[in-house]
Amino acid sequence: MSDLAIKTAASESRYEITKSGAFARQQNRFTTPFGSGAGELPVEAGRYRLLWARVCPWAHRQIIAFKILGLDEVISVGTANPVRTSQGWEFSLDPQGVDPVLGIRFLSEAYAKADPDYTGRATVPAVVDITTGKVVNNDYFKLTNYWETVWAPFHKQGAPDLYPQELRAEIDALNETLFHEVNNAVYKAGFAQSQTEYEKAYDVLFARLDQLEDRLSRQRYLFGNRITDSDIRLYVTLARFDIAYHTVFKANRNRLIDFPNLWNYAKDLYQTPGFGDTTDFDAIKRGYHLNRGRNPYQILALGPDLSIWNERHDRLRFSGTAKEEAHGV
Ligand SMILES: N[C@@H](CCC(=O)N[C@@H](CS)C(=O)NCC(=O)O)C(=O)O
Repeated sequence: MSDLAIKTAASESRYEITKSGAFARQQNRFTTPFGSGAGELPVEAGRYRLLWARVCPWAHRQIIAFKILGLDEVISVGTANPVRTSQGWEFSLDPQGVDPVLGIRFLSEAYAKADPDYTGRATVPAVVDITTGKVVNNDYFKLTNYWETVWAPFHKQGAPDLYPQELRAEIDALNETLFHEVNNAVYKAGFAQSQTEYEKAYDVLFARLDQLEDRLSRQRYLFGNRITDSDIRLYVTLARFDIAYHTVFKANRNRLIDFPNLWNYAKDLYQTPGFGDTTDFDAIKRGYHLNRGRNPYQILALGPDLSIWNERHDRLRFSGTAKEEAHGV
């Protein structure tokens, strides 16, 4: 946790809140990199289990990368209930309410196995070494980069390069911006405990969305005509925007569907294998809306209309061929 961050007794927040009322996300506890160097986590098929919840954007990124790269064949996946309990993420979707591989009921058990003194929030995504049952990496920011690089020997045939060498510096720079000004900015707006901090986050978020809207008016994806790691990172926030952030987090200057380029870009990705087929809007809605503190009567909003995600997008104007046109319908 950052020096500034305190848990405010007055607000009884379970999140890390600074004195001025800003959300200052906790540090990752398990950050050992994957690789072949001394002390690194060995890259080995069948050894790890990725734990996620369909509601979570940081975890969803990993699943999109798995599908695109074919890593779901070599790393198993465990799915927690999208509605977090007072004891944290629970594997209540599984028979007997226990993860079938790790035999745990709550995610916190795998964190405790790795560090009995861990006092932070037990978060997804978390990678567990099946041989020990311990969490070995929960570095939500870097994980996709490991899947894209050191895990390359296990990529499926024909998998695209989501993190091309020649673009890495630019991708890293954009990812940093996306993190502060989009991915985490929605949380900073939603968790702020002062008007000033909420407004700061809101302004940063919409200023960046305006810039991205402009960038995407000139090219199909963030880096031209190829999907990269950055597109995965932007997509997971956009997919949650109108259904959750716009209402629950008060990120409501306008909706995603009010930005013509961002909206068509989001639909384009949604209709691409790996994106829409891993997006569970019902889980997202439940996970954000059925928070007991915010919604004591547990009323689930009926809207918005989600069928529009399958409507035709206009992005083929940047790279259209007859074949792609047909696919985009
Ligand atoms: N690991 C990061 C980011 C991942 C994250 O925030 N995951 C959320 C779900 S989207 C989570 O697992 N929260 C559990 C909790 O707050 O108890 C963190 O600690 O802030």
